[in-house]
Amino acid sequence: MKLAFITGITGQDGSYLAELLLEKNYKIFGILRRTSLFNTTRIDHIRNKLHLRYGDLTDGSALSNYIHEIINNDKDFSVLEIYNLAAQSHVKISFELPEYTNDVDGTGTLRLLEIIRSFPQYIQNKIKFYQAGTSELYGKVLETPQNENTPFNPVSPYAAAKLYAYYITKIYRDGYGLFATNGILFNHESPRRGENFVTMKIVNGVKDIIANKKDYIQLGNIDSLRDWGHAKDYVYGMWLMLQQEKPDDYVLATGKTFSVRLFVEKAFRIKNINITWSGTGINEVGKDQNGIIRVKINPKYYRPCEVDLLLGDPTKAIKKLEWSREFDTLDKLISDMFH
Ligand code: NAP
Ligand code: G4F
Repeated sequence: MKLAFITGITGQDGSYLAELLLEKNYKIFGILRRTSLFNTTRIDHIRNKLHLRYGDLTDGSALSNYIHEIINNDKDFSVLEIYNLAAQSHVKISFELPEYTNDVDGTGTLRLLEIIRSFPQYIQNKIKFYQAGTSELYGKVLETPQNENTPFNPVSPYAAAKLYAYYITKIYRDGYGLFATNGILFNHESPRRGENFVTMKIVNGVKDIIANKKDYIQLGNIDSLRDWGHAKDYVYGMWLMLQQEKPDDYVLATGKTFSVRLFVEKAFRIKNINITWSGTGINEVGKDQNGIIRVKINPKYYRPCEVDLLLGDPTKAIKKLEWSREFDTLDKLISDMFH
């Protein structure tokens, strides 16, 4: 029996990964964060096929008890794949919650690695660990495009916490021989993307404007450049990383980069609205073909430090993992996000 334990199963990636692993007949375990309203909308359609219980990356003993129980109840399992996807994943919010972000995204990873290390060698040999690393590690980039050998230069509490998680994963791989892999994933989106990430905010904004629920969208820096792919393709890449004989680190990216501004134009164009820009800085606006303002700049969405450009080089993943993408253009991604 193949087992999988997914932290962050209620998130964008966790929900797609759970679907993929169900197709592959894994028995899937996951943790739910206690929230005052239910947070399972992304997995409600498959919930009866999953084994879920409350857990939190800040609570090491609860995680430990759960993972020990999983292994004790299925002693003849062939492999346990642990996907650590849980995180306070919003870069701007990490400036407001730096300690919490560090506890969850950084120390949370260490907690899981220590739990794996607590098992006897013959059990450790059957455990594979995936750490959700990020292109934010490159920060103010030191070379372009970015690949597995590009130096990191993080510029947010989120990226600093993920930097710790990246290195502690590598250290436990090199030092203790754990099968521990870092995915360094560039931005990936989908119809399940959280509402306060820029792509979903734009798509929802366009929908609301069409429905006459609002007049315009307010954004921060529209000149930053991102390498955007589709989450479905990226969770497939995560799974491939854990099917290798040896653990390693891999970049998943599209190899193309576009500005937030272009994303705005494309999202409106799908609904036959042509945006033209006028003004500069915080006075810049985007108007539709009737001269009505549809986009405004609000400095409240600026970050203390901005990552201006991300452009990934996924050559290693394509060659070694034979990773390929179904959503191979930005237009396909945006149109899927409207569904
Ligand atoms: P997401 O939609 O924000 O999902 C994050 C998940 O983590 C949710 O299930 C969330 O639970 C859970 N979580 C948050 N705090 C937790 C805690 N203290 N304990 C346990 N669970 C907690 O993120 P995503 O886009 O799926 O990304 C998945 C992972 O990949 C994250 O680690 C992210 O940092 C990383 N990553 C994402 C991208 C990207 O572009 N999407 C790129 C590179 C790396 P709730 O549902 O209760 O909030
Ligand atoms: O959509 P974003 O918030 O994503 P960001 O910061 O690139 O982070 C995402 O991708 C990372 C991988 O590179 C992940 F690790 C991370 O977990 C997350 O999934 O912002 C994208 C860009 C930024 O430059 C931001 O300044 O859009 C700009 N932006 C402009 N206006 C905005 C807004 N971002 C948000 N969230 N909201 C705005 O109104």
